Amino acid sequence: MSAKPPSHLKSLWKGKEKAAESELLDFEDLNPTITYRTLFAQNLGVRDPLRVIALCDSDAFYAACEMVRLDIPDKPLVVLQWQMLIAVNYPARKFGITRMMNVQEAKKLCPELEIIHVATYKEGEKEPGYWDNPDTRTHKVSLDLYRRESVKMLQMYKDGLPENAEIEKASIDEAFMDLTRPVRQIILDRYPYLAQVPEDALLGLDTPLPPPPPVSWEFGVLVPIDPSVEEEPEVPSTWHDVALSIGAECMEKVRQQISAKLGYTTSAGIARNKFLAKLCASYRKPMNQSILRNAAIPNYLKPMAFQKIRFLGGKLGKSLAGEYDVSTVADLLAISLDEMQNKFGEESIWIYEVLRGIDYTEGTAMFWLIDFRRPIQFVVKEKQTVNKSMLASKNLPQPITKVSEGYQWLRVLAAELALRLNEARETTPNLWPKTIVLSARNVKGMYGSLSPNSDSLISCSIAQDSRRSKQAPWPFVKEVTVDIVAAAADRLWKELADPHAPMKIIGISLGFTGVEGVESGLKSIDTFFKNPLKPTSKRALEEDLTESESDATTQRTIRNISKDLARASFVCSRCGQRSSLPPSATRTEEERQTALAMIQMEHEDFHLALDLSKAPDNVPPATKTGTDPKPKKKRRKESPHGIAKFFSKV
Ligand code: TTP
Ligand code: CA
Ligand code: CA
Repeated sequence: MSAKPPSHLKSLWKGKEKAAESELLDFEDLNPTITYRTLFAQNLGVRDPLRVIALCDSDAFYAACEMVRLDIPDKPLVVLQWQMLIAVNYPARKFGITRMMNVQEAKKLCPELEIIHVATYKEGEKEPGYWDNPDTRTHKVSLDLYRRESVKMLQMYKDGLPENAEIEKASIDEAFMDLTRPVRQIILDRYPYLAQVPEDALLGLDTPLPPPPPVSWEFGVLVPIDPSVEEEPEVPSTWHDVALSIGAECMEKVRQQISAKLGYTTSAGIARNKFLAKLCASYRKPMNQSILRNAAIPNYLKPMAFQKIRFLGGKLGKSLAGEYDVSTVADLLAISLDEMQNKFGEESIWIYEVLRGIDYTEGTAMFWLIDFRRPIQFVVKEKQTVNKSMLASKNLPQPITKVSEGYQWLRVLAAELALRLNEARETTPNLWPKTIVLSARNVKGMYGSLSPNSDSLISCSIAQDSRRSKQAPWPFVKEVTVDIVAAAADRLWKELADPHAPMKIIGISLGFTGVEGVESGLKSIDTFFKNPLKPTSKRALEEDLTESESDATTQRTIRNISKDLARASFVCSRCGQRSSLPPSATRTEEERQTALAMIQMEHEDFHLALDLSKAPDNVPPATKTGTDPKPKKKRRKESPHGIAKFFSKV
């Protein structure tokens, strides 16, 4: 009697057999019937059979930004962060240079290599710069240039694509475009005979569309339907192919505009959904766009090592590989939905679907955004709106062990934060953060170590790690200067850092939260407080009143305003200046009190900033601290379950 096969072999055998069985059933929705009803439907959303999505990604992005900044023509160039390469342009790739190589290795491969270290913030500088020999102990990496260029690109997508295209930023150098609506419009314009259901159509609106005209594929590279044969099999074109080709035309145009105006080359993928658009964007990089027709999906996906699919690359992928002894997408097709959901939870339906080229995600699914530097969460986010927080953080190679050692980093972080907010205000002038937050990570008894390629911490004892935060309301200030941000940060630092307790701070971050355009009820920050640092005179208040008011009304109003003035003002104990709120009939008492507290804080910050600029070592003199938020109750950390556990931080 033969021995039982080991369990992994058994599942392999089971898997392969099932794969063959189910082959015909998979990918069954690739050629859905398109009727007049579907063509005329206004909003079919993610299940629209004519859906066209593009993902556009910049080629060697950071390297390209540096080439444009320095006006360097096409020669081998790499961008360095400390000792590691983080971006390699395509001419340098020809020499075999890759990301994650160290700079010495790269130089050996190409002695004439142009090497640019990313800009860094240096203490005392308001703006990041390109310094000789930046040092992780004294400098902080700045990605501001790349962020700025990224914003410009996004704007060009918006300007260059038809108005009803939906554009969604997916990372610093890529964006998704939902071209479904404009493409449908173009189809109706180009093929006006589709605008009417033919009179003899038996099924009325439910009549399938007539066969499409031959499709021209001049814009882009086609992923082949069967890569094993040289000549394309005869597969009739579909209206979805027409839609894809029109999408490709739109993308070609906007990519050319970006290249001509900004100097960045890009690569795009065009397909029926986000997953496939992203996947095929790198099919022929650089400077190409690839089109994945529905008919080409099965042969494109099946031989793919499934762990190459981004969100299946990590712990989940390993677990799948271990469980079923499988390596390609085709192998995984054997696993039934029931089985997958039993093992990995209800939500794993999206893995099941994605393996079959189905992806109904509308907003930014988090798995696209898995960022090598951030904790991974398993959430499908709704469409991104305004970025509500801004954060500048630094992992410290040399821990802060004394309160006084913190100030240099606070200034560096303040410089970055001030710059970020001011840049954001260029496009949204009334942007105002509600809160400023300082957070520090303390490690007892050991040092953290830095990841060689990024600013991220790769080893520290989590058990001994503690994070403390302090926050305060952010005052209404028109000009957000480094000094003001640093002064607020210093104040929080003094609340947070305990000079009597052992201190080994290995990470520090300063952020704005609740960053929003001030709109409701407030026209602009400028008009809300005319000049919060200057007292508002009674005369000025009188001048605010309209001339048409009768004398009696005027008198009464002035009396009320004077009362308000007394209630809504404060006198600074340091300079004796009275600061007040301007009159406003609409503001409630509570709003007044909050607003006054803001002015007061801002005034104190103003003094702090002055003190700071005078103090020789940048250590602010002791002053009263601002609000002291109540200590938050400790929340028990829930351990993730189901599929989420594969996406949580170790
Ligand atoms: P990518 O789009 O992944 O790469 P790339 O634009 O450099 O090259 P490709 O042409 O292959 O798309 O990343 C965009 C930028 O993000 C990249 O230029 C540098 C930065 N980055 C890092 O800093 N570290 C990393 O590990 C990765 C992957 C990217
Ligand atoms: Ca890129
Ligand atoms: Ca990218």
